Amino acid sequence: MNTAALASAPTLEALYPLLAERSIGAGWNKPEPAMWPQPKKNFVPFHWRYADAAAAFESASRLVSTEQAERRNLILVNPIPGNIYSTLRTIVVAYQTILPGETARSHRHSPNALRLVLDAGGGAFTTVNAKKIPMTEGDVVLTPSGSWHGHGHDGDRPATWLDYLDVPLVQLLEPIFFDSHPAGIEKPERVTPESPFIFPFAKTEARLADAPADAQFGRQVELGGPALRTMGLFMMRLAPGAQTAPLRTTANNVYTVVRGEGSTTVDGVTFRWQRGDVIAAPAWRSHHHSASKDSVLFRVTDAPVMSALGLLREE
Ligand code: GTQ
Ligand code: FE2
Repeated sequence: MNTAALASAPTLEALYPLLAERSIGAGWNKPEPAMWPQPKKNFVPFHWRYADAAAAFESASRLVSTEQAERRNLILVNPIPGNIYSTLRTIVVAYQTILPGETARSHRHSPNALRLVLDAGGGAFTTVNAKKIPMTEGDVVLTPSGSWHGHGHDGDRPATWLDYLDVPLVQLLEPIFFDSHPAGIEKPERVTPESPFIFPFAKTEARLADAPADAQFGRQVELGGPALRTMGLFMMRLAPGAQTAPLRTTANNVYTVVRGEGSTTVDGVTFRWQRGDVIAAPAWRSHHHSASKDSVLFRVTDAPVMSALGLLREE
């Protein structure tokens, strides 16, 4: 294209359209600033109730099978304009239910995933890389990037858990890969109640009982170190009447109520929670928790990502 006109623009107003034709922007005339003093409030604090998900699953279990839907899941979509999927910038959370006798086909994907079991009367399992892992309440099960996984249920009442995935982060970075298992459902080679991919709740509880009380987090233990490259997992135990110190961090945090009752205040908004509820605390929103009963909160955080990139700031 002719550069003479570009070189001889009589005014800035004449220069801008010539630049725009070439997909160049004048850095001193940006439509919006590229930086700001501190993180924007893009995602909002929000509270999802297990009671709503459980009721919706009564319909969904009637209306959709795992044959039709590879996963019968309900996605916790942060209610901000334009968002159709993410719970927070880097993390998506979903409730999932499977009925006795059902199977959810095996697949693998580049995003990391983990589950926290909410209700399982025995018999529910996940198969990870051909190892059958039983799922019981409070257990956390990992399916790291690239591992084959599918779910099944040999018990007699519906099983429900929460899924946490780093899909929004991997979408942002681009390297999404997904494969369906050639066999449809991966055949388990053996049952593995003990595996680096499972954190049984009984073990977590024993560790919590021994953990020192801390003003910031109550009694807190980490599952893994970190459990996944992109997501850190913590269990926090709050005594009745306990209140944690406010936390403001560049990391995104999602809290799930494993047990108890209480409230979480995120950037001035207070949510009263019960077992199975999920609270989203977006980056740089100060938040703290209060327990009215003996409570356990599960914290999923993208702090390992921030830390790896030198972007973690906490106060
Ligand atoms: O169970 O494999 O909620 O791949 C979203 C994507 C669950 C799963 C979700 C998934 C899964
Ligand atoms: Fe998956």
